[in-house]
Amino acid sequence: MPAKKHLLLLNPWIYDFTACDFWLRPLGLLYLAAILREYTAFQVDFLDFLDSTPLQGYQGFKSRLRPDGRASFYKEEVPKPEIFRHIPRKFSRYGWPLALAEESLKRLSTPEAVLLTCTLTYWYPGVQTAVELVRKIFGRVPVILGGIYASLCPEHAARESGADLVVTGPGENRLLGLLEEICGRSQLKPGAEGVIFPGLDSMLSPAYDLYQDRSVACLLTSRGCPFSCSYCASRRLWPQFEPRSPEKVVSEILHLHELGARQIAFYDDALLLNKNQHLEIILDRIISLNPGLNFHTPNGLSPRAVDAGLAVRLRQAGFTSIFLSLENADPTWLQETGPKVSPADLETALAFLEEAGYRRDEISVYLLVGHPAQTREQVVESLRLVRHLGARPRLAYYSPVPGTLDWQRLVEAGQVRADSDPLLHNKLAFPYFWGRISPADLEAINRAHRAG
Ligand code: B12
Ligand code: SF4
Repeated sequence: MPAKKHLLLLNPWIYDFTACDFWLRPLGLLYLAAILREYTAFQVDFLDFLDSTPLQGYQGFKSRLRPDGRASFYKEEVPKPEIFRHIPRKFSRYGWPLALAEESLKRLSTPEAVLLTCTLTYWYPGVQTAVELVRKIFGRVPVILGGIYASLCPEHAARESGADLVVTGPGENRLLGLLEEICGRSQLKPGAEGVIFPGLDSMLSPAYDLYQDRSVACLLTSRGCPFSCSYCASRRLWPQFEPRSPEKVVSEILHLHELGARQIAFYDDALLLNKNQHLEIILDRIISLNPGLNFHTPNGLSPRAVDAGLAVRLRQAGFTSIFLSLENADPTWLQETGPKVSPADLETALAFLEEAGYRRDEISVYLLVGHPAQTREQVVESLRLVRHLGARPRLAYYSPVPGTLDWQRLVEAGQVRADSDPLLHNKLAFPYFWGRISPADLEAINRAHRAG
């Protein structure tokens, strides 16, 4: 039998001022891996340079793994990009040391193509380094880049990433055709030609078995969001809201459990939308099956949708960390950016969650910091409100995202250029480039946060 041809799927490094493993998994790439294994004859090789498992003990590194599955990354300081030279913070590459990445690539057969993803636009230096390394080891293999950076900054990605091909939007219906073009038809299994995935439920479960340590996983019960908050790109990435069938979601959760998952993070944009026909059904099934899993909602939930019934179900189903999104306590700001919540909604949601058995200080509340229309006083006031309600404020720094209304406004105001380097989208760039919150304001905000 002829040797199998290989494809390499790669999740590159993060280059950033800060990063932590907040249940991060490259979900898009794992979906594509499952499709490739089912519909092609390729041997699928997978490397996640952010997976800390092979690093335990590496040069004394010990990931600080919390009981809930969150962890710290291995990091090495790297020179700060020129554009950030005046920012007094260190810049690092998070994930595998270069030497380990190189050794791991060398152990693989030369692939027919390399498929890369990149979640945040401003993490593109990780893609560039990965492409350089791939070229160094395998020569001129075709490199295909997809994911959120490719989708939101396609011109930049085509020009600067080093990839041969940049794919925008969902990859599931593009992938097999592309591989057919690059590698020929012979690698497609019978029936794979022209196959279309009309939605998430028509796809196979993400290929978590490619990980050695499967204790942490993430999933989607829906794609997209029908709202259009001025700072969010959800609509641009997924123009239609697409809920999955609750039964399929429950099957996926049980499958993840069988694979060894203990901590599961929901990646939905709008997890609580139509909750009576969706999440509550999923939760009721989980409660009756009682698999003993811990669930997490790192993508904040809308407090407005939390009522007594939902709060009890979340508790009984094993939602051990709850993140709610308030963003800002100022009613005018909320009105102008997206009418999805008010401080009164937060108060009510916290009361329901407390009644269901949560301690208030177990509930995290996201507050946005650095939005161009925000002031330091608003943030400090928001911190005060969340504390007054007994919950734990969690600062989420603002990243301006191309394709959003706020981005358009920043461009119109001359604060960014439409073709600015995506590094400027970094969530810690705002005090130095735009907005009403200065570096000194940010320090004061962080002090107020710590003091609480
Ligand atoms: C889940 C999520 C998170 C998770 C972690 C996700 C991760 N793995 O890193 C959490 C909650 C931790 C998180 C945190 C943050 N996030 Co976030 N997050 C998301 C969210 C909701 C979904 C991403 C996702 O996994 N989708 C599901 C998978 C299946 O989709 P996908 O990756 O796009 O893959 C598909 C296609 O892209 C394509 N594809 C993907 N890879 C490839 C490869 C190839 C070769 C091909 C052909 C195709 C392809 O096919 C896939 C299947 O269709 C997006 C919004 C959104 N709707 O996309 C925001 C989003 C990515 N986050 C965003 C932001 C701002 C943040 C934060 C900075 C917020 C903050 N201030 O703290 C932090 C930063 C995190 C950090 N570590 O520093 C922004 C991005 C901003 C930017 N400049 O890029 C987004 C777009 C939301 C927004 N504001 O508009 N986030
Ligand atoms: S911020 Fe949340 S509610 Fe607003 S559009 Fe994005 S996903 Fe939807």
